[in-house]
Amino acid sequence: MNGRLTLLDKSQGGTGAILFVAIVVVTAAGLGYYQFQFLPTVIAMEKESNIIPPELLPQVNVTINILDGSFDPNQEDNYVPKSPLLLLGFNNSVVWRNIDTVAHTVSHDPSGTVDPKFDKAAYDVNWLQPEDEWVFIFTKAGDYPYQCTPHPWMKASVIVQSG
Ligand SMILES: [Cu+2]
Repeated sequence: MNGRLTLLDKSQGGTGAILFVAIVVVTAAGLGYYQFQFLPTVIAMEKESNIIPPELLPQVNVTINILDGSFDPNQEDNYVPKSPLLLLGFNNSVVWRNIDTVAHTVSHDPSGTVDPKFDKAAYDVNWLQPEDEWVFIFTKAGDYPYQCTPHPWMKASVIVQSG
């Protein structure tokens, strides 16, 4: 009976180790997929679609970091840069990166509707978990105010001008 229990324990330990390794491998594969496959594919799909005329295609990305501690109402720096200026056909692709330890959103402010495409994409469901990134390519000039749904003091905007 004892021998049998020991055997069982060993096999369970082995299963646990295999499971742990499997989780690590799957997680690493997932992150790699997101960074090297998913993001370039999304940008390629946007570019290939007829939605964006060639003259409006971005040449570079603007990165907006959601800083560590952004959930704190006393911290003024959350979306950084706060109001970047974008030129259509140059840097009209924005990557939001959540480098905070909690989830945030990039949700459009209904008072500042410019492009329904942005409103549809930047909605309450747009949850960015820690280390998540979200890309949007702007194709219409205007001011795009946005905010974080769970932390309404987090407000920022993107200003898009014709190139
Ligand atoms: Cu937030």
